[in-house]
Amino acid sequence: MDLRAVRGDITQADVDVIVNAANPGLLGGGGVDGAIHRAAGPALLAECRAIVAQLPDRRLPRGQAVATTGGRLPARWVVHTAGPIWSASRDHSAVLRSCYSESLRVADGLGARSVAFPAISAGVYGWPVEDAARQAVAGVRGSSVEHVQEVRFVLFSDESLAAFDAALIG
Ligand code: AR6
Repeated sequence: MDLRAVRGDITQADVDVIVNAANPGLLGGGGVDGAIHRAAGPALLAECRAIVAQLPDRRLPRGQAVATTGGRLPARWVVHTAGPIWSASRDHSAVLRSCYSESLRVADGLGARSVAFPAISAGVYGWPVEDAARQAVAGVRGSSVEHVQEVRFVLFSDESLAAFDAALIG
């Protein structure tokens, strides 16, 4: 797998799959989740509603992932995952790594060759971006895939890009 980090808006990424930093309710929100739903159009919310209706307790456990089509996005599919909320007293880093590995597993199952990730949990969920980047790279490198050839981290700020560049080197 070729891993790289770029600065940009993930809704514009020309890849097979973009990953959404969603929440367990799967019905949209702010941040990158809101941007993806706005750009994809109402079909995405309808698909998410149908998926969540089938899940136990109508929620997606944090660290797991599900797929919808991409609606009006350039990407063919969106894989939705719910990251952990940062806690200084409890280590949820395995859940954050799982967001990456489970999303890649789902994307690979769809036959995707290219996958774009945002910095999951590093916004509203408060995860310090340097560590979020380290967990992201570890989660991707710990995955074995059949079809995925390119993983692109699409970061919204220079600070996030620098953190992911450092994690890719380290
Ligand atoms: N493209 C790429 N990255 C983006 C974009 C974009 N268009 N927009 C924001 N980011 P966040 P979380 C960055 O808060 O921390 C939502 O309400 C952003 O700068 O979107 O996992 C959900 O519904 C940050 O670096 O996700 C959940 O309730 C990163 O994406 C909750 O927020 C993640 O920030 C999830 O929180």
